[in-house]
Order: sequence, then structure tokens, then C-alpha cells
Amino acid sequence: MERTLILLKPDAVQRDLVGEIISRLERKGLKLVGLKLMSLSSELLDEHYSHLVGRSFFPEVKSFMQRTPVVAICVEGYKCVDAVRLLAGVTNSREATPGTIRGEFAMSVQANLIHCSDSLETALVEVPRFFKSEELFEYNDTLQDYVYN
Ligand code: YYY
Ligand code: MG
Repeated sequence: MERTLILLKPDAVQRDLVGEIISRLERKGLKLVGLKLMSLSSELLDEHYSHLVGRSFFPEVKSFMQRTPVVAICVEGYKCVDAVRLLAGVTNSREATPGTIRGEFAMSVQANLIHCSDSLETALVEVPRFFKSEELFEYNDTLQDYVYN
């Protein structure tokens, strides 16, 4: 089983799409193992978006991500890192496939509602960046048998 990091960005919080997006994760069959609101510090964003430091739009992305708290989520599932990327849709929401989260609910590159880890290697770094070990839960989810059978 893999775990992946998801952030519901300030536009999701402001537009009351948190429940809709969490519902989609649940309905897909993913298991919630971590969930909380958090305000992102400048230092955390520099780490999280280190691949964007130096890009002209980076300061804007940073201030956008600090406009409200975000919802940090960790889900677990078989090959869930790629599955969640597919649910989210491509970065530019206008080009995201209808049916995906970005494709259904967004029109922007920056305000694209959701962050999710882009590979298993990234997820292994991002999950502990946002969640302490005591904030991640192991429990028996009785539906998992039916989800994967
Ligand atoms: O992983 P993903 O969020 O789909 O895209 P990244 O290339 O990692 O960029 C992170 C984040 O930065 C993106 O979700 C919006 C913002 N951004 C932007 O505002 N303008 C760009 N040209 C590229 C990315
Ligand atoms: Mg990314």
C-alpha cells in the first residue's frame, strides 16, 4: 500500500469544495489516514515548492497558498499516488479532463484546488513534511476488501 499527500488549497476552502473533494476521495475507495487544517509557513512552502523557487510566479504561488489555512490529507491505497493524480487532473485546470477535480471545478493554473504528490518518491518525502507520525492512523477499514476484490 502507498500513502500520498494531498493539500486542499485556499480556493477549495473559500469555494466550499472541501467536502466535495474529500467525498470524491472516499468514493474512489481511498482510506483516510491523516486529515487536518494547517497554515503554511513561508519556510514550509519554500521546501514544498522547491522545484519552483526562482520561477517568476513563485512569490504569487506562495502568497496564494497563505491566503487561508489549507486542508492537509494523507490517503492510503494500492498504487494511490498515481490514482490521486488522475483524480486531480493536469496542472492547468482549463485543460484538465472533465470528470477530474480540476476539470470539473476550476479554470486557473494557480487556483487549481488541490496539490497531490507527483510520484511515490515525492510522497515519501511530502507525507512526513506535513504530518507527524502520531497524526497518521492505522486502523481496519472494513470496506477495503470490497474495494480491492
Ligand atoms: O504538481 P502540480 O500542482 O500539478 O504542478 P507543479 O508544476 O508542481 O506546480 C505547483 C503549483 O504551482 C501548481 O499547482 C500551480 C502553481 N503554478 C503556477 O501558478 N504557474 C505555473 N506556470 C506552474 C505552476
Ligand atoms: Mg507538483
